[in-house]
Amino acid sequence: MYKLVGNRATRAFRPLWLLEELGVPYEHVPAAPRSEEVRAVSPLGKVPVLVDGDDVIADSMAILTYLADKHGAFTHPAGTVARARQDAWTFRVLDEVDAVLWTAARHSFLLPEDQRVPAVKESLKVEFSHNLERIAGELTSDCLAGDEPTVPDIVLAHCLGWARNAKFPEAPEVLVDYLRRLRTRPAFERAAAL
Ligand SMILES: N[C@@H](CCC(=O)N[C@@H](CS)C(=O)NCC(=O)O)C(=O)O
Repeated sequence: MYKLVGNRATRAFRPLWLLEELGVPYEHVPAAPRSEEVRAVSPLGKVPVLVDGDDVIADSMAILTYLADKHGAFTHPAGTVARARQDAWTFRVLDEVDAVLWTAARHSFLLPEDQRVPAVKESLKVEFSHNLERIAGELTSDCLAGDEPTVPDIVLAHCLGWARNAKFPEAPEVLVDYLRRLRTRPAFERAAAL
């Protein structure tokens, strides 16, 4: 049985949601980043971490891709153009949304106080809004890579919730509707209640 380490208030929410979508059995260890429980499986101390038998996989994207490919769900098949387009969305969401939020978090509470540059947050908020406007303008179907959700939708939906918690500007209406649709999925609701 899979073991997913990391509490749902972190990027661990992403694989938790996918595991719920897949309907496969798993154990959840809701450990905090850098905790002993995390370091016991991954010296990096970052979450999420997936333990599959004797194998340990770190990084939410590696875990999502592994699970989606292995179970043939939430992804287009590897080696297809549809998959390449899906992957382009994944990397774009990481570059343009996740990285912006992560930099803001680092300068808010993660870096040692003397290394924080609080003023950078205003610039990041502007960049975030600009990037979301462009993404919203390119959303031509219900989800990023077609009408059914795939890996990049898990990442973008997670980031949109993260942005709200971090008091970033509200997303364009198109993405608010997109997030509302994804949040009504029973698997999302189960993961959110963990
Ligand atoms: N790219 C990694 C980032 C993992 C990451 O930085 N996770 C945060 C929690 S969301 C963490 O564990 N931070 C602790 C640290 O940076 O030491 C992923 O997507 O899993």
